[in-house]
Amino acid sequence: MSRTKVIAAGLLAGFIAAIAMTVMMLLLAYFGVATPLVIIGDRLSVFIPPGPFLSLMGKVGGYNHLKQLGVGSTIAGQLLVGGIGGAIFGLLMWRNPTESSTIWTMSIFVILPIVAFAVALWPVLGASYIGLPIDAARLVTLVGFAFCVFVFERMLVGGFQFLMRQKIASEDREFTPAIARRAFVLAAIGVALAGGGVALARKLYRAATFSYDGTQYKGRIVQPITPNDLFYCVTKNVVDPHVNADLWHLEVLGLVQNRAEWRFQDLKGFPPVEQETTLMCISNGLDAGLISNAIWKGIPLRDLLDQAAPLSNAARVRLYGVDNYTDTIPLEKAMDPTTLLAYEMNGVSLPHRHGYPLRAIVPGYFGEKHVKWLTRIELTTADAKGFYETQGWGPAFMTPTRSRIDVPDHESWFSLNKLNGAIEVKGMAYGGDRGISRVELSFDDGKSWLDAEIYYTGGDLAWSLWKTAWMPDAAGDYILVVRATDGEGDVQEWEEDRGWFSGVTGFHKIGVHLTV
Ligand SMILES: Nc1nc2c(c(=O)[nH]1)N[C@H]1C(S)=C(S)[C@@H](COP(=O)(O)O)O[C@H]1N2
Ligand SMILES: [Mo]
Repeated sequence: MSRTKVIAAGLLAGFIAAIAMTVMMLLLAYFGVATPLVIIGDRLSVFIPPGPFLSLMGKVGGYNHLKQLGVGSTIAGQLLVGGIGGAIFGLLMWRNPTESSTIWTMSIFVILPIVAFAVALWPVLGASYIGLPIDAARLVTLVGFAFCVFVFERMLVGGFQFLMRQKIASEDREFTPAIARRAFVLAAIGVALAGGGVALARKLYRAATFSYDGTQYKGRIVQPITPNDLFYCVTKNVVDPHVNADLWHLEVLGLVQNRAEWRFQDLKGFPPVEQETTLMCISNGLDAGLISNAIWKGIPLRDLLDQAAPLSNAARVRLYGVDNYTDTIPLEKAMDPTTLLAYEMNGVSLPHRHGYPLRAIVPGYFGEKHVKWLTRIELTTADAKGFYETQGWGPAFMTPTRSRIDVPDHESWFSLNKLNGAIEVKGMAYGGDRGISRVELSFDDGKSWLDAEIYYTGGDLAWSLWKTAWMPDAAGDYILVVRATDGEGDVQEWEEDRGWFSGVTGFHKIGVHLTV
C-alpha cells in the first residue's frame, strides 16, 4: 500500500469522523448543552475591541451574520482539523502499523483535545441553555465535549481500519476495487450523517436568535409601555437560553459572609416591587430603536445582598447569565433600592428572550448591565470586568439624556394646501435615571427652540413621550431637532469628549419638506 493511499484513507476517515462529531455537537446543542460551535465564538469575541468588532460586523452585514460566520467557520475548522488529523494518523500508521494501540489514539484524539478545550475555554464552559447552575453546566459541557471527541476517535480508527482491512499487512495489492468500494461505503455514511446534521442545523436555525436579535422599537408605533413582543432585543447568543426553572438556581457568592443559593420559589417569597424602567442599548444610534420601556416586577437586589453581607473589600458586583454572559455594576448601585431582580415584565412572567426566569434591572445604565437569564451574583473587587467591558466598551455605562422624533418620518413631504390642521410631531425623551423635565423642538436646525408638550411620563427611571402641533406658514425644507432636559435640569448635549464606546450623544434631526 502506497503512502499516498494510506494518507488519503486517513483523510477520508478523519473527515467523516469530524462530520460525526459535529453532528453530535448539534445534537447536544439541541438539548441545550454548550458546545464548541458557539462557545469558541464567545471566548474569542472578548479579544476583539469594539472598533474592529463593529467594522467586522459592518463588513459581514450585521451581528446575525457575524454569528453565522462564527458557527460556520467553527464547523469548517473542525472538518478541516479532523481531516488533517486523520491524514497524520494515516501517515503514522503507514510508518508504524503496529502502533495502533487504543491508548495511543485515545491520548491523542480524546485526552489531549479535552485538556486543550478545558484550558482554552474555561471561562465560557459554564454555559447552559437550559439553565443549569454554572458549576454543573461546566461539567456537562466537558462531558459532552468528551463524548464528541470520543465519537471522533472511534469513527476515525474504525473508519480507517475498515478502509485498510488486511491491506497494511499484505502490501501486495494496490488501490483495488475492494478498497474503492469501501471508501464509497464510508463516504455514503458520511453523507447520511451530514444529512442528519443539516436537519438538526435547520431546527436550530429556526430556534436561533437571527429572527429577532436587533429588534427595534421606534416610529409611530411607540406607546408609553412597550408590548413585550415589540420590546427591543439584543443578545450575544446564536440560540438563546430556554431556562427550565426547576434546574435553575441563583447563587450569591464571592466576597460575602454568607454564600447562598436561591430557588425561584424562594425569590417569590420576598416582598415584590413593581417599577417602570426604560432600557437602552449602548449601541443605540440617535435615530434608532434599541430602547423600550416596561413595567418590571421583582425584588430589590439589595434584599439578597443584605442577607449575604458583603465583605469590606467588595466593590463591584458581577452578574452572570446562564449563557456565560457577564457584566458588572458598582456595589453602591447594586444596593440602590431601584436595582432589581425582575421576574415579570408588563404583568406576565419574563419572556424567554428577555431573560426568563430572572434578569437584572439597573436603571440609568445601558442595557448591557441588565443581565438576562441571571444565575450568579458575585461580589468582587473594583477591577472585575464583564463581557462587553472586556471587549473594551465603556468606560462610561450611564445613559446620557437622549431624545428622538418618531413622527413624522424623516424626509416626509407635506402640501400646505392639503393640510387640514397642524402637523403632529411626536417622540420620546429619556434621561437615564434622572427623569425628563422639559422637551424642546426646533424647526430651523437648532437656531430657535419651542417647548413641546410632555403627554406621558413614566417617572424618573423611564422615558417621557412628547408631542407638539406644528403649524408651518411657508413652504420650504425644514430641519427638525429635538432636545430634552433631564430631571436635574441638565440639557441634552453633544459630549465632545465622551469615549467612542460609551454610547453616542447628540441630537436627533429629521428633514421635512413642505410644498404649497
Ligand atoms: N445573559 C445576557 N444578558 C444580556 C445580553 C446577553 O447577550 N446575554 N445582552 C445585553 C444587551 S447588549 C442588552 S442591550 C440588553 C437587551 O435586553 P432586551 O433584549 O431584553 O431588550 O440585554 C443585555 N443582557
Ligand atoms: Mo446592548
